[in-house]
Amino acid sequence: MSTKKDKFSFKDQLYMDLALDLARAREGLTGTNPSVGCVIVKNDEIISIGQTSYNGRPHAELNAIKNSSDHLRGSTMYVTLEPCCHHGETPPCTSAIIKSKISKVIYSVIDIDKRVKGKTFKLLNAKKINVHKGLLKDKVSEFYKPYFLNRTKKIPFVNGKIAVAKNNLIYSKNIKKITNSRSDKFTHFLRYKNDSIVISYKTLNKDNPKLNCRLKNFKKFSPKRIVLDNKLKTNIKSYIFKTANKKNTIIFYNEAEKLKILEFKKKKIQALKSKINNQKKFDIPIILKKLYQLGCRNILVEGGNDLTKEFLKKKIYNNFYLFKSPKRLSKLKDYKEFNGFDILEKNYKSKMKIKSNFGKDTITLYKN
Ligand code: AOF
Ligand code: ZN
Repeated sequence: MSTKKDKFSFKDQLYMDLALDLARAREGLTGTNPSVGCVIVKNDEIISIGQTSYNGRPHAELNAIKNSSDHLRGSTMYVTLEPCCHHGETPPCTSAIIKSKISKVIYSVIDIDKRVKGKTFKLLNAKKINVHKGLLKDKVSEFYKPYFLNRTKKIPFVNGKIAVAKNNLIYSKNIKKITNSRSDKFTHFLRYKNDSIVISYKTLNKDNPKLNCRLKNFKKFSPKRIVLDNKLKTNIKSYIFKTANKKNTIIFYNEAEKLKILEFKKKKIQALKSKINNQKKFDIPIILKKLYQLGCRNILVEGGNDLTKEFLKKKIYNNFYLFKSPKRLSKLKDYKEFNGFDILEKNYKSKMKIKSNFGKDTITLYKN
């Protein structure tokens, strides 16, 4: 019996899988545009590949068309997302596809952008290009979950992380490290994959963190720093304040003296006034909407105990990474403990261990 899926061969699947790998590799680095992967095949040979450019433009298809080592007449394009057919900040990919004489286009999922949604299929068909959609749809849709959330809710996709010791401490005076260097690499990978990082002024003042990506040669992909600081108590001697400029730092506050606000503005930090609720806490959905308007699409929240619990309680995290070390930390001096395990287990039913070589540390991913 033939099924709808039969229209795709095993090789088709391999090519689309490769396109997805290309999209994954650029995830988090394409600004406000989704990361798309593209593979062009002719006579069973890959003649070109393309990815959405850093910061989003030019698009993957155009990059693949331009990169081709051969004429495109008679070739097949595999692309993870429905190619665009609108004039946005760049011309439509469909025009480049038509001009290139590509014979067949296979895309996986429909673009939910209203300017594109479903229109490309008809447009390319009318130009006698053989078009198919739906190849590896489930796998590719899973990959585009953050993009779909971005576009439907107009908020960033929210990743969270916390690192706890065996006795659940997240801070102990004079101890710099809880997790091992392999887990730390994963933290830096998360910083690389998210365009912004959120912390509270409390964590900032206690840890004086750098919040950058320290994977070799990847520092330039460090996330934008977002600080939640109700009364502008961020220490002006901190690393974040000292290295702030108008592009890399945003501080949300609610009430602060004019002079204090000026001090932040002088440094060109975007200091944005935002509402608080009757428990004197920021209204997080408002902050998320604002961050989306400012171009944030994937954020990593590296909260302390309070901020993390607040996000867990309201199920704001889409993904939450719990790092656990087998070390016990001392309670003899100043220390901080994480006590949000009950809310975590209650609100996040889906969890899995991330399998990698993290030594004796474990990392568990909780999904909403
Ligand atoms: C593609 N290939 O690689 C990406 C697409 O303003 P523009 O011209 O850059 O258009 C942005 C829209 O294009 C974006 O909202 C999304 O619908 C689509 N992204 N499309 O054909 C790509 N990144
Ligand atoms: Zn395009």
